[in-house]
Amino acid sequence: MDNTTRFGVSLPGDLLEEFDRKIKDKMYANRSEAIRDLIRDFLVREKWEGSSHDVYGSLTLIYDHEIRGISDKLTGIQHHDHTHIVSTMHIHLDQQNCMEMMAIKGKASDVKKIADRLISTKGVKHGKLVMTAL
Ligand code: NI
Repeated sequence: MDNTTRFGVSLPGDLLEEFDRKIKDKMYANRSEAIRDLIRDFLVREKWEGSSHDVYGSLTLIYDHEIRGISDKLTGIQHHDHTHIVSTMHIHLDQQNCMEMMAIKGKASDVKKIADRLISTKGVKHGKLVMTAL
């Protein structure tokens, strides 16, 4: 990096200690590397929030397929929003649990809305949306 700028940051000691512990867990080589990632993540988020450009989301859902009607309900939502759902991968985790991973494309507000609808479906145990923009 030829245009690197160094800057100092003042932080309470305990906050820095916790940060150092966390970035060690996440296997960052150093603080600079971790802070660069945090800044990029912040800027990407700022960019897509309120943007009219397309963003890309990956949504992971965990659910119990033995709950009556849940598979149909989740498939129904995906068909309803088929213009935004790029791809879906289904993994049978064990006798009971399924994982579904979806690639969603569209305006940030639309991607969020679709993800919220899927995550809030009764029987979904866990759901997480990660959004990114080019
Ligand atoms: Ni399954």
